[in-house]
Amino acid sequence: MEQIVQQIEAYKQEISAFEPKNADELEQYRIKFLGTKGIVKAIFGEMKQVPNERKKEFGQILNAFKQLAEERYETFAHLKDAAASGTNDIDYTLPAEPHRLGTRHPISIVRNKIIRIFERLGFTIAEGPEIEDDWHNFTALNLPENHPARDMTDTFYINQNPDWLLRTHTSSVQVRAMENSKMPIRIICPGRVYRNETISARAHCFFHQVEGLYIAENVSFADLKQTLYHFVKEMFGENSEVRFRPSYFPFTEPSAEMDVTCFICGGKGCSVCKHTGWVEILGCGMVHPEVLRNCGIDPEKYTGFAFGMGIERITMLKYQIKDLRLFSENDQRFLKQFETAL
Ligand code: 2NL
Repeated sequence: MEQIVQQIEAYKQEISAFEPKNADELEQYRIKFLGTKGIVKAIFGEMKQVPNERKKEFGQILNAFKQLAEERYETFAHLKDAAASGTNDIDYTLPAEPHRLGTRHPISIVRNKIIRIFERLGFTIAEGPEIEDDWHNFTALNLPENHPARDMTDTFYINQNPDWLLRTHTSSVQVRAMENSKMPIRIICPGRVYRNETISARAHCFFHQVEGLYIAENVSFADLKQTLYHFVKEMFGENSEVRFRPSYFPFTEPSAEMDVTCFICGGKGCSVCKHTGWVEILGCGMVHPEVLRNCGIDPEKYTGFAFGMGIERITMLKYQIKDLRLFSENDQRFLKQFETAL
């Protein structure tokens, strides 16, 4: 019996030192010690050989040994679970966990829709700096020195240099294009612009614009009208109609503002169109000869049209949003209502 007890002590040391690295090693251990032909069972079999007066003592030794062997096994049982879930426990036919998609900002939805329509007509997108100089934002565009749009109250100037400012329209991008591009020019300029306004439901110190420019030989006001007719039908539907009203911009001559049939009431009259049946959506005109000349283009040879629209304004009309501030506050309750970004 002393021999068996010694043997058990040796096994106990082996068990205590056992550190399986994987499920296979753990299984080897189980078979060796705890299996039906394993060591624990075999040693229990030795009980027969033990004289009756020592059976109690030997039984206690055996039970402690068995408990140790089982506990060691349980300590590493997680290896078995990990191996199982890494292999045959996963049902690969189940649908994947869905990724929650964000929603597109309404300004981006409307801007992208506008851009796509003009792209199909052969316009390309042009971008430029938001910090501009006086020439590209004002002077080249035929804005006289004392024009109210250049007033300190409307424009953000940069302290370091009185010639620098935050662009008040994306026309500055078009000026750069005219200075640098070969004819003909057919571009669309989306972007953020800045005005020094007190923030309210109807005014903000920044907003977004899309401007368009087409310059080539023999471009006429009829081309401008056809292009904008097409845009309106695509943007607001086949049944939309347009009307032009004479207007004034320093950089176009003649100039006009364009209204479309109210797309909320279809022209019958509602609160969105203030019961007129029409909503104003953009300003446009033939590029002023002085602007062409400023940009190194011969107005005797080339003519062109330009137009500009505020994205916020169209977005507010389309979704009946009553407060401009919602666009820049990042309130999820507002943003989540728009279409998923795909
Ligand atoms: C509006 C009106 C307009 C233009 C923008 C333009 C640009 C160049 C030359 C001539 Cl480089 N014109 N742009 C012309 C007419 C109107 O915008 O109400 N925008 C929100």
